[in-house]
Amino acid sequence: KPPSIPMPPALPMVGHLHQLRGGLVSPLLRMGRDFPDGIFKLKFGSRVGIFVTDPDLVAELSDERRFRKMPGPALRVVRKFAGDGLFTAFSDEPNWGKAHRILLPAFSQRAMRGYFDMIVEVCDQLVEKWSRASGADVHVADDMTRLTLDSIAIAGFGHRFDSFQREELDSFLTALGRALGEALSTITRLPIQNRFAKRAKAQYEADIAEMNALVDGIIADRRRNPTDGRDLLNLMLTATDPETGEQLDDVNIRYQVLTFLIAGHETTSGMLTFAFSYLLRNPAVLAQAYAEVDRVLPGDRRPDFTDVARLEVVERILKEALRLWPTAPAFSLAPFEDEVIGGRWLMRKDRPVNVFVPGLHRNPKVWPEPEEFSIDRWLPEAEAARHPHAYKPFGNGERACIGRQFAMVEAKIAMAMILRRFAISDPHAYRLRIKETLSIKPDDFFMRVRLRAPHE
Ligand code: MNH
Repeated sequence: KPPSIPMPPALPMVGHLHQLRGGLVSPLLRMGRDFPDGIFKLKFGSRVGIFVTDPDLVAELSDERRFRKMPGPALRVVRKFAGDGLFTAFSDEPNWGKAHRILLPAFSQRAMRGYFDMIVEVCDQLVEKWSRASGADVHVADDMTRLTLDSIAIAGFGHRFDSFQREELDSFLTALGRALGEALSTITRLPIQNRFAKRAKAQYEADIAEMNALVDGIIADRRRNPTDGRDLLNLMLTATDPETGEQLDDVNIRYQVLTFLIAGHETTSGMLTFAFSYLLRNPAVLAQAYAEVDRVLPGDRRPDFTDVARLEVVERILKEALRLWPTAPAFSLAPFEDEVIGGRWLMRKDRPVNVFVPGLHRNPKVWPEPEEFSIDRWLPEAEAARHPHAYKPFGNGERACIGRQFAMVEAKIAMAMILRRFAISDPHAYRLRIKETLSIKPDDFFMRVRLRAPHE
């Protein structure tokens, strides 16, 4: 008989919920340290969540003949507004395969080249805004959110948020932040508390309505003013699935547009924000980044797509930031049939188990000095020698992130364009605090930016 999965001491009724106030990631990191086997479980009231942080166990969960993505309780709440869109679909829902096949061409290398100038244009707007603010403190997460939201919207849908023209963040973001927060709260509240959270529920409905209104406007706009590029929206509206010969239906298109507006900006902005917070605490790395950026993008030369591949230090900075704080911190899988992993842990058919990515990314079995920010881990020799399942910031297999190249291209060029213009500093000695919605970001992080002098 397989042993039961270890668990920290729990209270009756609430289980571990009382330890999960204000977010899961920090408490899970802390509690996970007591379980050297790299697997533990927690009780969310009566519901049990299993978390895995051992790379050998993750290797087994990554075997797509035995396991596939299985949206857990939080994603099931998100399905209320993202439906069977790519991110929240169950793997056996026909719309997953259909949309995957139809939309994959929008993420080819060629497609990325096509988006590049639009991304640079948005980065220019950020640089301009910060130039006007030279010497002041900027709210990093908010401006990174403006940048990533504007670029996915313009590249994917031809929609202009023009976020840098406005003081306030778009109301779409307020609605989204609350809706994701509500999804997280639903799993960290007791069923009885959920039943009394009437006001939260009403707000949730209103937020979903607001997001849908924006999406419907974007779709109607394109239908009125057709374009001929092959961006995401045109593929959704016109392409047929090579396998079934079918198109996406209107309800699914709405889910996909919303999915891309969310998935396409939230995690990338978090990655950039974490990365800047680490640069400020690691002056030697910052100096390396300045040297690279000044070499690759001298003076005012307009970046072109081939520059992206040459930003090798910047890429390592982003990878290391995603190691310590993977901004999509968990994903879940379930076996097709009952399975035993690690020779002893029973995984039940169709029951989700979570890969807890921050725990995996700090597992001392594969990461020496796991808490240290070190971009040398990403030198080719070090990377080649590492356990193949020790790093999963973009998930796994066919359900892995479809937008990862988009994210990396955008983040690399944004960081490079910022560093070539600005000296950055941290007069308030920022201490990292995590803000969780379902993704994670540094909370309340301000950075001082000053235009660089000609030879600085
Ligand atoms: Mn993304 C899936 C992380 C940027 C669109 N993304 C995933 C998954 C992870 C992830 C992890 C798998 C989740 C799961 O197994 O449940 N994504 C990221 C991170 C970044 C990111 C850390 C940035 C950094 N993602 C982007 C961008 C886009 C995007 C940018 C769009 C342009 N991601 C998606 C979509 C999926 C996804 C769509 C769902 C893919 C599928 O299941 O078919």
